[in-house]
Amino acid sequence: MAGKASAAEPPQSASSAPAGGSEAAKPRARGGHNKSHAEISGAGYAGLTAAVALAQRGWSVRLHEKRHTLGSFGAGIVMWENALRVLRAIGAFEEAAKKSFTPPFYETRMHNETVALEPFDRDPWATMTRQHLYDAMLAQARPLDIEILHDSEVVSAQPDGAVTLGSGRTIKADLVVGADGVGSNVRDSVGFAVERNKARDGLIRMIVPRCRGELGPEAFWDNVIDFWNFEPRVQRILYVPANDDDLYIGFMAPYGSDGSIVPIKLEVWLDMFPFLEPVLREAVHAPGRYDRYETTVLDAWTKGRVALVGDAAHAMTPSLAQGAACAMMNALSLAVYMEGGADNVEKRLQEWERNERPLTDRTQQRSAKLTAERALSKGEWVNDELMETMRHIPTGASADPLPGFPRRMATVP
Ligand code: 5PR
Repeated sequence: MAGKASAAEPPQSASSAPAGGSEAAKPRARGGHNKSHAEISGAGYAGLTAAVALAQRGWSVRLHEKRHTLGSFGAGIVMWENALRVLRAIGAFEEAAKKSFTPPFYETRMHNETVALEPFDRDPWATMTRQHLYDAMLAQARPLDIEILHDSEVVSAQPDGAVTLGSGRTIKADLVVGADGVGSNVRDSVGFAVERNKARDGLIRMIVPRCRGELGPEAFWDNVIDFWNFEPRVQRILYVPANDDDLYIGFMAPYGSDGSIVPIKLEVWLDMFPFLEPVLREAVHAPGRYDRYETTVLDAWTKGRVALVGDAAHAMTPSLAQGAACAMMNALSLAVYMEGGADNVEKRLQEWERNERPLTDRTQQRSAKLTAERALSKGEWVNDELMETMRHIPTGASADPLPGFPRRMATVP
C-alpha cells in the first residue's frame, strides 16, 4: 500500500498548475525515479477511484479537474454492495458509512398504493449525499502520490500517451485515463465510435431537508419510496432519505413536459403528491437540473495507452443505481490490470476491457430496458438477474462481508 511519496522531483507539475489554486500551487513530491505515471482527466467518482487505486499500486498520478472546485454536483446516491466494496478497497468505506443511512425498506408505490416493500436484509446497501461520498473518497486521495489540479482541462489525448491541456502544454504518460464524463474530451479527441440512446424520460434531482416533523410520525418516512403516477400524467417522485437531515429527491417526468421544468412548478407536483407538500415547498427553492436519461455505448474502451472509464465510456440510466458503481468498479479493476507498472500497458488494457466490460454492458442494457418500460413502477426488479451487478465482487475488492452490514433486519409492519 502506498504512503506519501517522499522524493521531490519533477517540478514540471508545478508549472502546469493553474494559477490561484491552493492544491495546484503546492510543490509536488513525485516518488521514485522509475514510477509509472498516469494522467487522469476528470476528478469524479471514476477518476478519483482510478487515481487512488493506481497510487496504491505504486503509480504516480496526476488528476485533472476542469472545474474550479472539487466536488460533486449530484444530489444523493444509493450505494449497493458492489460500490461499498470498491469504497472499502480504496480505503473510503468507513468514512463514507459514517454519514449514510440504510432505510428499513425500499418501497414502491403506484398512485400511492404500496406495490412492493423490500427489506433487502441480505443485500447491504446505504444511501448518502453525493457530496459526502465525494469527500470520503477525496480524503483517501490526499495523502497518496496524487497531484490533484483544479481548473485544469485535458483538451485532447493521443493513443501514445500524450495529453494536451487547456494551457497548451503537452505531457507524456504511460497511461491516460479519460474519466471526463459523458462529454469526454479524451474520448472524442482520440476518436471512438459512440452510440447514444436518449430515453423519453428524465429527472430533476436535489437535496432538501427531511421535514420529518411536518411529514408526520409514520415510520414509512424512513423508507426509500418510489412514488409512481401514470394518471393523470406520467410523474414520479423518488424519495430517498440520505441521512438524518437530508432527503435526496428525484422528480421524474417525460422530456419536454411541465414536470421537467426547473425550478419545479409547485402546482404541477402538488396536485399529484399533496402528502409531500412540506418537501415540495422546499424543492421549489433548491438548485437542480433536469437530466434526460441517456445510455452511451462505445466501440471500444481503450486505444493504445488511453483507457476510458465511467460516463465517458458507459453512461447508463440510473434505474439499477449502477452508474457510479460501474464507474468505480471499472476504475478499480483498471488499476488492478496496471499492477506491476507500465510494461505492456496496451495489451493489459485490452485484457481489462475484455474481462470487465461484459458486466457493464449487461447492466446498461438492463437499466435502459427498465427505464424505457418505466418498469420500476411494478417494483419487480429484485431478482437474481437484475441484482447481478450489485452482488458482483469487484475485481480488486475483498469478498469478505462488509463490517456492520446488513445494518438491520427490518420487521414487516
Ligand atoms: N434509482 C435510483 C436513482 O437515484 C434514480 C432512479 C432509480 C437509486 C435517479 O437517479 O430511475 O431515475 C431513476
